[in-house]
This record gives sequence, structure tokens and C-alpha cells, in this order.
Amino acid sequence: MDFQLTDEQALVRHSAREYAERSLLPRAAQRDRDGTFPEAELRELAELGMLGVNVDDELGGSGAGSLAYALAMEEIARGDASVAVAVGVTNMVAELIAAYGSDAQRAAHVPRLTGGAYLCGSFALSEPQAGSDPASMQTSAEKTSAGWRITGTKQWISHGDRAGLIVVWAVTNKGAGHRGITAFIVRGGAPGLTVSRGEEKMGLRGSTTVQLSLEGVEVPDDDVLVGPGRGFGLAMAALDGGRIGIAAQALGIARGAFESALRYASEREQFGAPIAQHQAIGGMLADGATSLDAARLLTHRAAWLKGAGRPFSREAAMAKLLATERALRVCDDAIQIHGGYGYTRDFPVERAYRDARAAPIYEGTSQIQRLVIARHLLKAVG
Ligand code: COS
Repeated sequence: MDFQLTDEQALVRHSAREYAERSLLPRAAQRDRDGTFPEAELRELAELGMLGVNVDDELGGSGAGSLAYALAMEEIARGDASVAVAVGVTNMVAELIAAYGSDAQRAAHVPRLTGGAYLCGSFALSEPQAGSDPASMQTSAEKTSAGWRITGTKQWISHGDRAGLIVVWAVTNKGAGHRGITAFIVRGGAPGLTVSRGEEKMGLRGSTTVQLSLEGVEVPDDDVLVGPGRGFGLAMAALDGGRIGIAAQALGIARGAFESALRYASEREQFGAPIAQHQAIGGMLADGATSLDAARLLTHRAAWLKGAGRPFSREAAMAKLLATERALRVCDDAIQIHGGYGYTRDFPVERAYRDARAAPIYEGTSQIQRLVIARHLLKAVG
């Protein structure tokens, strides 16, 4: 087992950390207050190769691999979790088209995603009545002479109002269950595509989350990403990779909160000594550091397996489950360590808590991760 990063991985981490400290951290509190979308930041991150960390360089990515992607996500989320959401989904969509698209789709779309021309990419799977059970989706696409016409409503779509490209899943063969689902490439601003609702969220306020209505959106045959029978599996495979990104994101948010708590506990004196020296607080810090390391190890294991082309679905679910649940605990403890100050906006820990709260929900709830892990366990015993 080798825990040493390659030069390339270390460089990606350094570059993400340097950018996050210089351009994200100083503006994160203001972005949270104003809810401003990080447009300029996404363009700068595209220039740094952060929108396609695990995409080959001939398609405009960094070609640095899955582990480098996890390292970058941790740093970006530590800077500003809202920015990490857009970076994460765009990487996921770019990887998806690079891996499953036709040559023409790859050439047309991936460089625009990784290079920032599309600003960001979106992933439109969930619906108002189809969240944990995406196979029950109602959005449908009917065949026309020129291609397909998509009708339906997609829910919880991160920056679906900003994305230049959206992967949309729709039923093309009713009655075939998950085997009747097709994935389409839809351009942002396509006629018939409208934003029907924007969510007011507890955290991640610099990232928009919208409902999209598709009313007869026309797409040519060339924009079918994968056809019936393969659309659902494609979504599942993409989510496996996405879960590594969410684990890394939760880790980054928690690390930021932990670092603030450690600093505060070393400086704040009560009963004649820094509170970190009181055993109750020291114990909380020790638990936090242990959780961060456990989350990082599980996340890196899943990323390493993915990069090696080995099965990683179970490991990605474990990483997401542990990293996101522990992140909540670490952020909660960080608020407790700050006492009353932690409950105010003077310190970043209350924002970290609000941002982290989404992580055990999106890209598969903790309950779904346990289901995935349990199914793997049962499969292994036959
Ligand atoms: N990779 C590739 N294919 C997969 C897969 C994976 N990780 N997991 C399942 N599949 C395939 C199966 O092989 C099966 O294919 P065939 O029947 O064609 O052989 C098909 O998908 C259906 O599998 P299964 O019966 O296990 O699907 P379920 O409907 O029971 O759902 C869960 C499985 C619960 C794991 C899935 O619905 C899920 O992940 N739900 C959460 C969705 C989610 O994360 N939503 C958030 C969206 S982003 S905010």
C-alpha cells in the first residue's frame, strides 16, 4: 500500500488549495449571504483544469485521474462548498460524455465542459416523485421523424438554470421499467426548456438548485447519449463516481470547520488555560481529526479503485456514507467548541454546518448508501 501522492496529484492538490485560499475562502461568507453564482470562479477553475481533472488532456481535461479529482474537490470545498457543487457536477458530466459518448459527442461537448465554454454541466435524473427511486421517473421522450421530443419535470437540478449542457434521463419504452430509460444531451436554453422553480436552501446558497420543465423539447438522434436499456445503468455508474466527489466535498467542508475549531480552541482561554487543553475539548478535537482521516482514507480508496478500473460501487457508497455523516458531526462539534460565537456569522462554522447538511442527502441519501453496501454484502455470500 502506497500513501505517497504522485508529483501530478500533489500538483493538482497544490493548485486547487492555492486557488481556494486566494480566491474562494475570502469571498465564501459574502457569497453565502448574497447567493451569488460563482461564474467568474468557474471560468478561472476551468483554466486551471479543475472542470475535467479526470478527463484526458486531448479533451481539454487535466488527465490527472480519479484520486487527483478527490484531492481537488476537498480543497475547493474547503474554500467554498457552493463552488465545489458546480465543479463536481461538471466533472461528472464531462467524464460521463467522455466515457460513454460517441466520438462526435465527445469532440463537440467535452472540451466545452472542461474549458468553461458551457460554464457548467447539469445532471437531470431526479423528479418530484422520483428521488431515491429514479427508475420510477415520469419524464418521457417520444420518437419523431427528426429525433425525440422530451416532456416532463426534473427536480433538484444543481445549476440547471446556468448549465450550457444538461444530461436528461427520460422513459422511451413505457412498461420496460429501468430498461426503458434513455439518456439525452440537452443544450441549456433549448426551446421548451424552462426553469419552473428555484429552491431557497438552508446552505450551499451560492449554488442554484432548480426544477426544470421540459415541454416538448426537441433533440436530434445524434444527442442520444445512451439508448434504452442502458440509460439507467449509465446513471448508476455516474452516481458511483459522483459519490466519491460528494465524499471529498464533505471532507473539505468538515476540514475547514475543524481547522477553525482547532485554532479557536488553542487561542480561547477559560479557567486559566486554552480550552484545547481541557480534556472535554481535546477529546472532541481528537474525534474530529480521526473522522477526517477515516473519511479521507475511504474516499481515496474508492478513487484509487476507480482510477485502476476496478469495481468501486461499494467503496464509493462507504466513503460517501462515512464522510458525509462524520462531516455533520465534525461541523456540529466545531460549533460547540466555538460556543456562542459558533452560532453567529462571525465564524465560518455555522455556514459549514449548513453546507454539509446537504451531503448525506444528495447523490443518494445515507439510507441508499447503506442499501447499496448491504446488497454488495449479500451478493458476496451468494
Ligand atoms: N453501476 C452500473 N449499473 C448498475 C449499478 C451500478 N452501480 N447499480 C445498478 N445497476 C444496474 C443493474 O445492474 C440493473 O441492470 P439490469 O437489470 O439491466 O441488469 C439495473 O441497474 C437496476 O438495478 P437495481 O435493480 O439494483 O436497481 P434499483 O431500482 O433497485 O435501484 C438503487 C438501485 C437504490 C441503488 C438506485 O436506485 C439508486 O442509486 N438510488 C438513488 C438515486 C440517487 O442517488 N439519486 C440522486 C440523484 S443526484 S441528486
